Amino acid sequence: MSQSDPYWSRSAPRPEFAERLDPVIWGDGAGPLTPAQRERYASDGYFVQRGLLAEEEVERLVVEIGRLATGATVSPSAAEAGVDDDEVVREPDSALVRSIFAIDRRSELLARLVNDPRLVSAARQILGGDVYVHQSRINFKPPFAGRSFPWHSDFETWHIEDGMPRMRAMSASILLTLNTEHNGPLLVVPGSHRRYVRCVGATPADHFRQSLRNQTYGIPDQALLTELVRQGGIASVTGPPGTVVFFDCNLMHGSASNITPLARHNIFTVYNSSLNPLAQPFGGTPPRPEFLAARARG
Ligand code: 6CS
Ligand code: FE
Repeated sequence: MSQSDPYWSRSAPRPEFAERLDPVIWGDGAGPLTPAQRERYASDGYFVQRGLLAEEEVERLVVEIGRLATGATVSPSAAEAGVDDDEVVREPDSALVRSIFAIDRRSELLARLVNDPRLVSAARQILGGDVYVHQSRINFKPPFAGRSFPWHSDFETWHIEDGMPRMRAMSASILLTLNTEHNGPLLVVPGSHRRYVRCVGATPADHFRQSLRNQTYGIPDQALLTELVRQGGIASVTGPPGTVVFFDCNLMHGSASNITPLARHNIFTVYNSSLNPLAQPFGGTPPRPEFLAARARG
């Protein structure tokens, strides 16, 4: 691990803040997003757009993700692509499906969603030009049983474990069910994307097998998180099905368990700039599998 890497992490005994060296908005402004949405994204690190998907579209997606979760059918193209079980992640305390990755390889409907111009054009506008899909997944939070995601910055993991060089990626989370204050919505710390939090603890071998069920490395120190929240507060991203939240790769976020009878199922797609292709992981571990971090397509 090189300390000349500005975003080094997991290699010192103490956590610390570091400066973000990258812009938040890379584009020159052309695209579907309004100036107000872009200003919101620049200052808070995210913005929420209701009604981006129509009700009928969401209904079809909900049926499709149910089909994938029960494993009723795997498309021939997925079978050909050698999709393996690592891509289906179960809850830490039950056999319920928590996440399914590389969803664009499992379903034509989901492939169309991941490449939908409404999402891609927003990503191009924020990231400044060509983008590709770095990761896609469904996160299921079934009633009474969907477990939490601890606070983290995605970029810290993508940099250290996947070799993403710069903060030039954006996630879109598509709400497929009603997300309320109660059923484990995405929680964000507005403004936290402007600081990088170096984490403590060397990455164990094959960390993803554990981290995707319950992450314990690459998560921020409590005192630093407290400071971020003192400055920015916490916002919950709620909205009806069809709402999309666009958020910066370094935004601190997490979510609580779903103890309600109301399912919270969301799709996440991550767009990375084509000018920010993955290098060797900056933490020195072997690259994670393609379904978590696309190299071939980058
Ligand atoms: O490790 C990852 O890449 C994934 N894990 C989390 C908790 N968020 C981002 C990403 O999907
Ligand atoms: Fe995340």
